[in-house]
Amino acid sequence: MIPSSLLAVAAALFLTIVVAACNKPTESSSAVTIEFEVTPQPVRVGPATLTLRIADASRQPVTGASIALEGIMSHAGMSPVFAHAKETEPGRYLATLDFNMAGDWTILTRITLAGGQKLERHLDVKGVRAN
Ligand SMILES: [Cu+2]
Repeated sequence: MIPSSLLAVAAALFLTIVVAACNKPTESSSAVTIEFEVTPQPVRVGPATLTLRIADASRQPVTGASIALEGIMSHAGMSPVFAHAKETEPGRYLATLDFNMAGDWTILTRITLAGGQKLERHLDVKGVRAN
Protein backbone atom coordinates (compact mmCIF):
# COMPACT_ATOMS: atom_id res chain seq x y z
CA MET A 1 0.00 0.00 0.00
CA ILE A 2 1.45 3.38 -0.99
CA PRO A 3 0.92 6.16 1.57
CA SER A 4 -1.53 8.71 0.21
CA SER A 5 0.87 11.55 1.05
CA LEU A 6 3.39 10.02 -1.35
CA LEU A 7 0.73 9.80 -4.05
CA ALA A 8 -0.09 13.46 -3.54
CA VAL A 9 3.56 14.38 -3.98
CA ALA A 10 3.77 12.25 -7.10
CA ALA A 11 0.63 13.86 -8.49
CA ALA A 12 1.98 17.33 -7.77
CA LEU A 13 5.26 16.51 -9.47
CA PHE A 14 3.45 15.12 -12.49
CA LEU A 15 1.32 18.24 -12.74
CA THR A 16 4.41 20.44 -12.58
CA ILE A 17 6.03 18.50 -15.39
CA VAL A 18 2.93 18.69 -17.57
CA VAL A 19 2.54 22.41 -17.02
CA ALA A 20 6.21 23.03 -17.76
CA ALA A 21 5.99 20.94 -20.92
CA CYS A 22 2.92 22.83 -22.10
CA ASN A 23 4.38 26.25 -21.46
CA LYS A 24 7.78 25.70 -22.97
CA PRO A 25 7.01 25.83 -26.71
CA THR A 26 4.82 28.90 -26.44
CA GLU A 27 6.83 31.24 -24.24
CA SER A 28 9.10 32.44 -27.05
CA SER A 29 6.58 32.05 -29.84
CA SER A 30 3.21 33.04 -28.38
CA ALA A 31 3.45 36.36 -30.18
CA VAL A 32 3.60 34.61 -33.54
CA THR A 33 0.29 34.54 -35.35
CA ILE A 34 -0.58 32.08 -38.06
CA GLU A 35 -3.30 32.67 -40.60
CA PHE A 36 -4.38 29.63 -42.46
CA GLU A 37 -6.37 29.21 -45.63
CA VAL A 38 -7.31 26.28 -47.83
CA THR A 39 -8.24 26.69 -51.46
CA PRO A 40 -10.26 25.99 -53.47
CA GLN A 41 -13.40 26.19 -51.34
CA PRO A 42 -15.33 24.11 -50.60
CA VAL A 43 -12.51 21.66 -50.02
CA ARG A 44 -12.97 18.45 -51.96
CA VAL A 45 -11.15 15.15 -52.10
CA GLY A 46 -7.89 15.64 -53.96
CA PRO A 47 -5.00 18.07 -53.83
CA ALA A 48 -5.66 21.41 -52.14
CA THR A 49 -3.49 24.44 -51.61
CA LEU A 50 -2.74 25.47 -48.05
CA THR A 51 -1.60 29.01 -47.49
CA LEU A 52 -0.06 30.04 -44.18
CA ARG A 53 0.78 33.59 -43.27
CA ILE A 54 3.07 33.95 -40.31
CA ALA A 55 3.58 37.24 -38.54
CA ASP A 56 5.36 38.32 -35.38
CA ALA A 57 4.05 40.43 -32.52
CA SER A 58 4.56 43.63 -34.51
CA ARG A 59 2.76 42.09 -37.50
CA GLN A 60 5.90 41.80 -39.54
CA PRO A 61 6.16 38.74 -41.79
CA VAL A 62 8.17 35.89 -40.32
CA THR A 63 10.57 34.79 -43.03
CA GLY A 64 12.81 31.76 -43.37
CA ALA A 65 10.61 29.38 -41.41
CA SER A 66 10.52 25.70 -42.22
CA ILE A 67 7.02 24.24 -42.17
CA ALA A 68 6.15 20.57 -42.21
CA LEU A 69 2.53 19.56 -42.56
CA GLU A 70 0.92 16.28 -41.69
CA GLY A 71 -2.71 15.71 -42.55
CA ILE A 72 -4.51 13.18 -40.38
CA MET A 73 -8.01 11.87 -39.86
CA SER A 74 -9.19 10.69 -36.48
CA HIS A 75 -10.31 7.20 -37.45
CA ALA A 76 -8.16 4.08 -37.39
CA GLY A 77 -6.33 2.65 -40.37
CA MET A 78 -5.78 5.94 -42.14
CA SER A 79 -2.33 6.86 -43.36
CA PRO A 80 -1.31 10.46 -42.86
CA VAL A 81 -0.42 12.66 -45.80
CA PHE A 82 2.61 14.91 -45.71
CA ALA A 83 3.70 18.14 -47.30
CA HIS A 84 6.34 20.78 -46.89
CA ALA A 85 5.43 24.42 -47.31
CA LYS A 86 7.45 26.74 -49.52
CA GLU A 87 7.84 30.43 -48.84
CA THR A 88 6.52 32.23 -51.91
CA GLU A 89 6.78 35.73 -50.52
CA PRO A 90 7.94 37.05 -47.14
CA GLY A 91 5.91 35.36 -44.43
CA ARG A 92 3.65 33.55 -46.89
CA TYR A 93 4.02 29.80 -47.22
CA LEU A 94 2.30 27.48 -49.66
CA ALA A 95 1.85 23.75 -49.65
CA THR A 96 -0.16 21.22 -51.59
CA LEU A 97 -1.81 18.57 -49.49
CA ASP A 98 -3.69 15.63 -50.89
CA PHE A 99 -6.96 15.15 -49.02
CA ASN A 100 -7.53 11.60 -50.14
CA MET A 101 -10.73 10.95 -48.20
CA ALA A 102 -13.88 12.91 -47.48
CA GLY A 103 -14.49 13.98 -43.89
CA ASP A 104 -12.81 15.93 -41.13
CA TRP A 105 -9.07 16.46 -41.24
CA THR A 106 -6.57 17.94 -38.86
CA ILE A 107 -3.35 19.41 -40.14
CA LEU A 108 -0.49 19.06 -37.70
CA THR A 109 1.68 22.01 -38.56
CA ARG A 110 5.24 21.96 -37.29
CA ILE A 111 7.06 25.21 -37.73
CA THR A 112 10.73 25.81 -37.16
CA LEU A 113 11.55 29.50 -37.13
CA ALA A 114 14.78 30.81 -38.59
CA GLY A 115 16.08 31.27 -35.04
CA GLY A 116 15.50 27.61 -34.27
CA GLN A 117 12.37 27.95 -32.14
CA LYS A 118 9.76 25.36 -32.84
CA LEU A 119 6.03 25.74 -32.65
CA GLU A 120 3.17 23.49 -33.48
CA ARG A 121 -0.40 24.19 -34.42
CA HIS A 122 -3.30 21.91 -35.13
CA LEU A 123 -5.40 23.31 -37.95
CA ASP A 124 -8.82 21.85 -38.64
CA VAL A 125 -10.17 21.29 -42.09
CA LYS A 126 -13.64 19.96 -41.52
CA GLY A 127 -16.07 18.48 -43.96
CA VAL A 128 -13.88 17.73 -46.95
CA ARG A 129 -16.38 16.77 -49.61
CA ALA A 130 -16.42 13.67 -51.74
CA ASN A 131 -15.95 14.36 -55.41
CU1 LIG B 1 -10.00 8.81 -43.58
